[in-house]
Amino acid sequence: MSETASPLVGIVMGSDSDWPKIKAAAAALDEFGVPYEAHVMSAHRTPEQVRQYATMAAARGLKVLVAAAGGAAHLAGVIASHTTLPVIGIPVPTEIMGGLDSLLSTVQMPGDVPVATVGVGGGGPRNAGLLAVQILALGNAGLQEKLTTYRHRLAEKVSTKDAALQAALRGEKK
Ligand code: RP5
Repeated sequence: MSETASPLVGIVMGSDSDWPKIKAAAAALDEFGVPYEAHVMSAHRTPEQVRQYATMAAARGLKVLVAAAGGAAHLAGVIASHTTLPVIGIPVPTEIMGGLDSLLSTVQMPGDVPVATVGVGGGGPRNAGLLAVQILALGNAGLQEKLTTYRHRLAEKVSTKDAALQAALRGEKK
């Protein structure tokens, strides 16, 4: 975890039970060397702590906030209501509706208070981390360069996979 330098990204989650499902967000930040902090706090169980954290976040030097919650997932929205920092919401998968409950309660913000919501499960948490990197890269040429290299490598991987598929198809036709 990049917890030694001053954190630029604050990851908050409604419960410690969310961490295994969203830690890919932190892994993406590690991949790009972005310092972050991660905390458990709940819009419902610790509302005052959430208010204080969001209110103080910008003054503490944080630039982007990532908020993950499941079910009645109000954490990202409440955080966004207390700060003008960009807030990325991660809807956490649930057993009841596969996370549709989390998705709708995170994404359906009223106009005026945006939360940039990523997908439920799958690549969602990783995308939250990558989106935070992209936001930070707007003012950081080094990060921008890393992102460009990352995208080139992605494209190369897909080309390699396509070449393998074409070779396999040629083999099948023989
Ligand atoms: C939400 O309730 C949390 O974000 C978590 O996804 C869900 C269940 O929390 P626990 O009961 O596991 O603490 O607030």
